Amino acid sequence: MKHAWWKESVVYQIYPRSFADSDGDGIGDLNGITAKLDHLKTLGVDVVWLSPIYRSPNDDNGYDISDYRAIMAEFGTMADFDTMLAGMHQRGIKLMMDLVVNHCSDEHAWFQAARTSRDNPYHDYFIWRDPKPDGSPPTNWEAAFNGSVWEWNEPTGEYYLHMFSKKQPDLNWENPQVRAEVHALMRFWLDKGVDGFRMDVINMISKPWRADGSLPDAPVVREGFLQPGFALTCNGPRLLEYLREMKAEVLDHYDTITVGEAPMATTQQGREISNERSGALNMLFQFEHMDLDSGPLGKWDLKPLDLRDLKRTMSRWQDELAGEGWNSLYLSNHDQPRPVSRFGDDGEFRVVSAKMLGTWLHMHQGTPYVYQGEELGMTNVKFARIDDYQDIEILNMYRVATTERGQDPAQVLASIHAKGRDNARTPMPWTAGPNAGFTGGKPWLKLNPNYPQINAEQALADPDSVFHYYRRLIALRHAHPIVVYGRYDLLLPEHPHIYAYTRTLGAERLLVVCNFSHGQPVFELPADIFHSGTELMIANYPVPTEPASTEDLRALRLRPYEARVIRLR
Ligand code: TEU
Repeated sequence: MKHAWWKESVVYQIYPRSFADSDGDGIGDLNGITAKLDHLKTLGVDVVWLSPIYRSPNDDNGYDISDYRAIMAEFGTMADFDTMLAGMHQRGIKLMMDLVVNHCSDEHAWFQAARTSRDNPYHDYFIWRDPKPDGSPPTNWEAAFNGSVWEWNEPTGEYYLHMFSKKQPDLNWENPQVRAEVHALMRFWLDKGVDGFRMDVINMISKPWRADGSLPDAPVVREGFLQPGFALTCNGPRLLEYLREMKAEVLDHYDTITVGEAPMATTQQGREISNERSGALNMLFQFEHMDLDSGPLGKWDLKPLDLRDLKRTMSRWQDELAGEGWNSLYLSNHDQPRPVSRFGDDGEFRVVSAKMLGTWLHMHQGTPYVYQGEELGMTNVKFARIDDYQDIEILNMYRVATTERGQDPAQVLASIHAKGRDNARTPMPWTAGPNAGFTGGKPWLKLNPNYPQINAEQALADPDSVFHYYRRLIALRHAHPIVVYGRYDLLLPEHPHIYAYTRTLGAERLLVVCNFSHGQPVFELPADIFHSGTELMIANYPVPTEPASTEDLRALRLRPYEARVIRLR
């Protein structure tokens, strides 16, 4: 069996549009990434997950692909890609590409041909349905970016399915030719030396078809609100079959790292899909912990996080995949708000709470993902005007909420400040200089105004920065097998502010203690955990270690957002 190096790796996600611009057009590009590879090498990451760089009209910033074998013009050329990949490999960094194959762009040649005629050879690459007898769309499903998932196509007099924007038609995975096309494009990139894939909404590729070829309507969650369409398409009947076929046809022939993005995934699906004996992918991005601060009406329905819910969710994934699969570990990506604003404190306690969140995440069992800027403790942004935002999900939601649902624009903007995807897409701040050193031109999206205080140059120069703390967290994982392979056990399940757990490997045991509050609760190590001595591994505050830590773990008062990792002897 191949060595599972992906279990011992830390992955860094780059959202190329916002990472580094080399040619002054205000948009990040591949040469910009190449110029910043030493930042990643210093941080100590092993793999880069690169959000889509393929040709695209950018209706959804590259998650709408019009040519899977060409580089988006704004990002550069295939030669630039080859230079970037060589630069990564020279530094011992592997590359995961973003495989977006639940859908493509409506500007892809396949769709351009398919929509001309029901007899076109590409017509069956997509999902078409006639209207209901009364002329309405085939189902009542709502798209992730608002509106119906069905868009009328005049030339063939039928609807096509798009779970996201109407410019992102879903591919028909029932069609073996579609699956063969995907396998071929995967081989194209793997043969160029790419080391794996992050697979976009991969658990949506098998639709819940009924025997008669129809699809069920969505249940009403509450008056005027439907269950989102994609909730019905997650984890369909042939998903595992398609993924196992992909493994046999492609992945088994290369030494890859794979992660499947899986909204609504359960631990059972996690075990089935990431099981090393009978599964298909190395791990999933599950969303349960990302939905704990959302009310019944979805992400914009803001709800405070109850730490005990996070304990239950994360512990269930840790426990139920132990030995039966593998977890990804993430709090941040290009779709999620910045963790320090969401789960920490982006004001007085920004640095310590960013370090605490990093400790909490990186000491769990699984492969950690660091999203660009997370290592700097970047915060959410609060643009005053909706016109300052770019994300299709934000703009569509704002329009529907304020015009069709009559909601107060200020209240809608407040939910965008809390949960909007552009929070994570403000350009990466490299310096305190003009445009934070991101571009010599006009940034495609406004910078976060705090870049003079929060930027990579400042972080590298400050030994107490979030950056150097993340570097040490990553080094701990590389140096100590217990961090990768140790058994996870939750402590204090009902404590509302302290998240504590142990990792155990043979006779070795680590204690991880995180205070998720600005208060100063007392941590009490349970009496059944015996130890004769302690060794501090990492902490986000100065901790007395001489003489050997005299502090009593049975009654340890924690400082605001304090985190410690202690080896128990
Ligand atoms: O996101 C899939 C997904 O679940 C999104 O609906 C996500 O949960 C939402 O944006 C959070 O508000 C993937 C990509 O990560 C996202 O950027 C794309 O827009 C989407 O698929 C379509 O490709």
